[in-house]
Amino acid sequence: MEKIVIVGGGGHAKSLINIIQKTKKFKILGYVDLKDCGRVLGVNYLGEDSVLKSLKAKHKKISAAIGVGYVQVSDRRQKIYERLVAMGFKFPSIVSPTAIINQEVKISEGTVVFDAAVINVGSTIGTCSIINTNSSIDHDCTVGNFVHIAPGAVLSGGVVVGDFSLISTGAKIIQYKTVAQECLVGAGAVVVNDCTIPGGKYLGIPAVG
Ligand code: JB2
Repeated sequence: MEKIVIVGGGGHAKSLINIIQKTKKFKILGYVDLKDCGRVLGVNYLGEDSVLKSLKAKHKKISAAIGVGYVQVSDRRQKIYERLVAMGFKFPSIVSPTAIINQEVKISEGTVVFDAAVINVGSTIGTCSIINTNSSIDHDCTVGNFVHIAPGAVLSGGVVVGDFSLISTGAKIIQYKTVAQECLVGAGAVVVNDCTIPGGKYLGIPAVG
């Protein structure tokens, strides 16, 4: 089984560990965090990020998964990713056995697809994105890198979401609309026009920036 270390030990890490355990594809060696969060679903705390180097030296083929989430636009996950890639860690994509991944879908490294998410035919998901529980990405969407599609969010067909954007819980985006990079689409918002301003906040029904 592929060995893997989890970065982060909070709420997102707990959900991630749960998915990884369900895939039965990985042996989780432990998690690293700035602080000891106790045992998380039976997974032990290994120490701060400084232990990663020796871990990599000991287990040549070890992979990593980013268990640090976010509910605001942030490059925190990218920084962790780049630091670990430089150390030689690999970032497998991880897909819950209860997610539905349809034909001609491409999922890049480090992306995690949570329970009951649906990614429909022809869609592409970038690096280290979070496709969270029960979200729905319809046909031919393009989701960038370090994006978070939060629980219950819905992207209709042909939607484009730029890097680092956060589509919050229960938001909906109608077909063929584009969300620029680093945007926040608020919880429950309904996007019916392109969200064109990078870093913009788009809230409400219909969503306005
Ligand atoms: O650079 C880091 C680092 N930065 C923060 N390295 C390591 N190893 N750990 C780091 N952390 C740790 O991530 C913090 O010390 C903390 O324990 C954890 C973040 O936990 P928290 O529970 O605050 O948030 P989260 O990121 O796990 O989850 C948020 O995002 C998810 C997507 C929550 O809001 C969840 O509810 C949400 N589902």
